[in-house]
Amino acid sequence: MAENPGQSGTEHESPDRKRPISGLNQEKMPSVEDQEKKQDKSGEHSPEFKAGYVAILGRPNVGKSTLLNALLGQKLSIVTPKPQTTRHRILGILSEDNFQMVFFDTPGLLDPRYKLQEVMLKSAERAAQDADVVLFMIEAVPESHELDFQMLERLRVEGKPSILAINKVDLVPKTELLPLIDECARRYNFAEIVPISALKRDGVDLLKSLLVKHLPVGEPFYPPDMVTDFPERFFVAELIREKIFQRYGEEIPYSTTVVIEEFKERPGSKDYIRAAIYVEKPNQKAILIGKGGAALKRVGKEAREEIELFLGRPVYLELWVGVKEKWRQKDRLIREFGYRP
Ligand SMILES: Nc1nc2c(ncn2[C@@H]2O[C@H](COP(=O)(O)OP(=O)(O)OP(=O)(O)O)[C@@H](O)[C@H]2O)c(=O)[nH]1
Ligand SMILES: [Mg+2]
Repeated sequence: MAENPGQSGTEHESPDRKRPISGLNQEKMPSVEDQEKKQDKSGEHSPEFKAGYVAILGRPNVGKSTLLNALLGQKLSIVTPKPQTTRHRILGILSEDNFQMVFFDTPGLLDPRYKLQEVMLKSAERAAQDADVVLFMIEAVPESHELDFQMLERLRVEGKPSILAINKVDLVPKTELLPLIDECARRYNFAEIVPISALKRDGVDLLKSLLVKHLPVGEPFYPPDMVTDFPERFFVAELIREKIFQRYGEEIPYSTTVVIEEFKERPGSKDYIRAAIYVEKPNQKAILIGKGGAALKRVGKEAREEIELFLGRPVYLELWVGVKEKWRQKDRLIREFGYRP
């Protein structure tokens, strides 16, 4: 595998940092004792306390990740204007006094054309199967929603309460909404239909209260201050991928994956993070790096700023680019890069 001039980047990783992430910009992660205390407290819930899993599902680009972030009140899932941004089932936890909702943000539903997309679809299907409540999303556009409904029907979730969020209502005149709501109500047995703008947070509180209404009664699954059970390094890789999706056109973003090779806390100094960006072809590597390394440098700067915001502490980020031919077609590499059905 090729590397950038002057950079090593092959040594292997420091122990995985699997601390639960408990909110953005916190100075300090809660200690294990703090977490245990909170868990003890969670034993004192009222008999009406509700807890359950909500899968956010829909075609690519409808705004699922934007909605997850709006519901959580912080950026957990990456968002870009390009379809197929999300590739994993991402867990986000929302805890309030009387409920805990565990969301799965999922990859957009589509007909897979290569192995990575098959894995992405399976991971969305699994989220649907594991969910207590299905939150299906479409866009409030005047075009036909036939494909959305085909995808929904394929998920086979008829037995579960399904809530339809019609997103991006900020883009259409109100008069177009009523006929769309009518059509959706005729087409599928939704428990609720809610027009929202995830971007502007319109209707998000109403949607939240309707989700709570359909959540089963039960004990919380996680301590109340926990936002996800994914490790920090996962989100670091995602933020780098987000910048690549935002910065490059054509097939570059889709051919790219990011691997965190080293993530080291250094007492008295910034955290050291080394990440590999893999593409499928040498010419993609050249584009990614740019003239004199300028393009990669820009990605590095933008990603570092976002990572620092996310972690709430300064980091030193080193990026290098490698080529793994046709990795999106190869089961072994897909698994090695952390994609799971
Ligand atoms: N105008 C408008 N744009 C929105 C709204 N919600 C999301 N978007 C935009 O739609 C684009 C896609 O948003 P995402 O949240 O990444 O969509 P997604 O469904 O997670 O997409 P995939 O991960 O690719 O399946 C981004 O450019 C968002 O800013 C909304 O309510 N109004
Ligand atoms: Mg997404």
